[in-house]
Amino acid sequence: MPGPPQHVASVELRERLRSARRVFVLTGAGVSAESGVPTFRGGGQSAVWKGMPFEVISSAAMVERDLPAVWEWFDYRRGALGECRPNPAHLALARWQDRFESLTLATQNIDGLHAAAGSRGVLELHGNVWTARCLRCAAREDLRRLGQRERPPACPACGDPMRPDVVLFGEMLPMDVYALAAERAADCELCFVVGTSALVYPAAGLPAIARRAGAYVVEVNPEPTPLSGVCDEVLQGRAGEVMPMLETGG
Ligand code: BV8
Repeated sequence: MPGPPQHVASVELRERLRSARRVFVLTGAGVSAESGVPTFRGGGQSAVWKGMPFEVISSAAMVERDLPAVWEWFDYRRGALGECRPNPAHLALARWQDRFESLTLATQNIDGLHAAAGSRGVLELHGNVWTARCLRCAAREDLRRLGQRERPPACPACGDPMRPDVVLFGEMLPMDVYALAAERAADCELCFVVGTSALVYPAAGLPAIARRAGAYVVEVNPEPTPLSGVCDEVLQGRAGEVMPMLETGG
């Protein structure tokens, strides 16, 4: 059981930060909150768009039912992201690539801010809002390069309609990406869970894989979550404050 939530890393965590070689980090919308990206469940309300809870508009069924509406929703999300920049949490995690022998960063976020901060090989468990994928031939295109305005955009390779390359509720995660994340979680010595409500599976199950493998699991979140009780340590605070503090030995 973790001690009382606190802001400052324990002596144990500071020691583990010094000695760890393989580190696994899972992030959620909270790591982008200080960049101005709205979270899904912050403040108790679930994001609602045009009267639909986001689990409905961001669902596999909607792609079948109303692809233009799904595009409108994700065009809106991309618009809201327009001015958002990586915050100190993203930047600290990017620096951790050179701090540990092996750092695996798996994110549930689709905003691309970890890569923008310099993180390489980010495991995007739920896809990326800046990419479109062809419904027929699965060709992927960066929407910032594609430039097409019509919705749905036509695939440059085969001409068929494209969809946002995002994993929606009821859809499988990219199995190669998830399998690698699960493998790294099972092999890490130190696991950080940063800014996630830990409600959406299978991503939310990754910290339990790390714990079962004997890793020391640390949660960084201003609020308690269903994971808090099974973490070794809870750092109750905002990612943009806590993550940089962990660089100077906590
Ligand atoms: C799957 C992309 C298997 C879209 C997302 C019925 C049918 C099918 C599946 C299910 C079903 N019922 C349940 C399921 C499983 C479902 C699921 O888990 N549902 C939950 C809601 C119960 N999962 C799925 O559907 C997954 N696929 O199971 O496939 C399958 C498939 C078919 C057939 C058989 C089996 C797919 C899940 C992926 C869905 N896509 N996103 C989009 O973005 O619109 S999920 C969405 O929620 C986000 O992407 C995010 O990844 C996820 C979790 O949210 P969080 O990131 O945690 O954000 P949240 O706002 O919730 O919390 C923010 C946290 O940050 C809070 O704790 C807050 O305190 C904290 N915070 C705030 N500020 C800060 C901070 N922390 C630090 N610093 C701060 N400053």
